[in-house]
Amino acid sequence: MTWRGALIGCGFFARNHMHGWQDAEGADIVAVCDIDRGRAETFARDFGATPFTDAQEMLTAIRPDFVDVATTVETHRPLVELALASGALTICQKPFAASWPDALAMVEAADRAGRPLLVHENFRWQHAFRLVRAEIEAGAIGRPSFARLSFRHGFDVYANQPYLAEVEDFGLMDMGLHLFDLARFLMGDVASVACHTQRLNPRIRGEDAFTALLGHTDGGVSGIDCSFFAKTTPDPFPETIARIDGPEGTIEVGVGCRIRVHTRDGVREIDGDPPVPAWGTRPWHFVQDSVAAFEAHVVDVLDGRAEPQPSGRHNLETLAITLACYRSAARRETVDLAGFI
Ligand code: NAD
Ligand code: 89Y
Repeated sequence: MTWRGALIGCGFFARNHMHGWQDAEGADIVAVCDIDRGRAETFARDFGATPFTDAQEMLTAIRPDFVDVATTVETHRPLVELALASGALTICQKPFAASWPDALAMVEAADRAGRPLLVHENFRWQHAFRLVRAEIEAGAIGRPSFARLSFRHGFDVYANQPYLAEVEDFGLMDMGLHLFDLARFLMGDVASVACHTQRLNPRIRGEDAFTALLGHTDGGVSGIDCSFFAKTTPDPFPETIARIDGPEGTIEVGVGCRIRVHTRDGVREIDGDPPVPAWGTRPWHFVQDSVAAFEAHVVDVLDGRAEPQPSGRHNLETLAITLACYRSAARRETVDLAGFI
């Protein structure tokens, strides 16, 4: 069975989505839509699909099994609601929503439609972090008590994504939620948040650095730091450097996705760097690999073999952490997630 899909938003990152879908067995993107006709036609030509400039028109004409929303955040709610109302499994790019009411409305729309809603949250689908999670689940370091996730670079993200320089809520909304989802994947759910934000690059509008401390419900802690204005050579973008400590040992993820598992038996090295996809390019290759892995997972959900990971409902807590970070930074206080929303 091949599921028929439709993509909305033919921009910068959606090109990775389309290549990933071409690699996914059991899915075929048959239609693409962008309000910019030229972009829709270019994608249609490059990937062999029918172009549309109006999402509702496309959904009515095509009746897809699934819809992949790859636009920026301000259009997520109307497009996701439209897609769910058409009866399609729906995928929404991150950030899922800029506000709690919008996020909740999309989750409720999925409940009403009785269709799965996934958030395209690909950091938990990165090859290296799947391997780290497998080590944790196998008990290599015991139950983790501490994680450090660090995402610091000076790569010119504004060249590909100029809107990032214009938004008031930048660093936490663009990267924080990836890292918070990853912290939940490795360390479990979150009970409290403390955060400092910084605006370092005078040429952009929002915060471009933050340092957050997450208190997990089981007593573990995660320290998460991110900067878009940290200059080293070579630049590590878009790598996440990580360390996870447990009572029996430590797992490190270093530059080049090199994993080191320290236990009482010594140090084991694992290569966490996936091959560059035929359509991929460094330094994006392991992000591109994670897009393909996420999309293969969507096919598993469509086939009834897997539960959405992450679902819209699961992503509510990730958004709550992100919004709590803004409050914490503004008030210089620790925010309890219980009762925050
Ligand atoms: P973009 O601006 O390049 O592309 C968005 C496209 O959506 C544009 O072509 C625009 O015309 C189209 N669009 C807007 N409203 C529409 C509508 N109503 N109907 C149809 N098309 C519409 O943006 P981008 O850089 O590709 O980013 C898209 C999303 O992907 C963002 O939310 C961004 O945060 C996310 N992103 C995720 C990752 C990741 O690793 N997960 C990486 C980069 C970007
Ligand atoms: O938008 C961001 C993302 O999701 O991953 C990296 C990025 O492209 C720039 O910060």
